[in-house]
Amino acid sequence: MTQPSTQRTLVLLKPDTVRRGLVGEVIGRFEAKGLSLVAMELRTIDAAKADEHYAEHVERDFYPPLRAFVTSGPLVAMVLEGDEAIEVVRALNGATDGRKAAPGTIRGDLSLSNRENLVHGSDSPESAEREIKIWFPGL
Ligand code: RTP
Ligand code: MG
Repeated sequence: MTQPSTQRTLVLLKPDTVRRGLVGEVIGRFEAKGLSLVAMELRTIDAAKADEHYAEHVERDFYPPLRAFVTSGPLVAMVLEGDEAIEVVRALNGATDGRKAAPGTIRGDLSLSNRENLVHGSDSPESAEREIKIWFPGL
């Protein structure tokens, strides 16, 4: 039976993960934790898609370079499922700034940047629902 705390979350392996050949390493960490893949696709997005995904950030100073980065090459979009998956993925990802993220986390072990920080994870159940609809409307 599916537990009431089972959640789905939208995860992106940003273009730096693909460029650096870390897709297997990062997916391996999610799988090793016990999260299940529900959907996954390699995709290159345009500016409109980036703006839709990052709607909360489009007016921020840091957004133009972020948009350039996330549209700069293929990324891997996926939906992961598991107990408390939203919070669990955020904990595995680590703090936004790879220079400050704790060792043991994906960003803490593998990123030295506040922008090119390898991964995205939905930050709440509302965000997860919105983002899964954007990336995988058929789910
Ligand atoms: P994400 O949404 O990608 O999971 O990351 P997050 O919640 O940890 O961070 P958020 O505040 O939502 O920021 C989204 C992404 O924007 C880039 N960023 N650049 N000051 C900056 O230059 C800056 N701040 C954030 C990062 O790629 C961050 O993941
Ligand atoms: Mg965020």
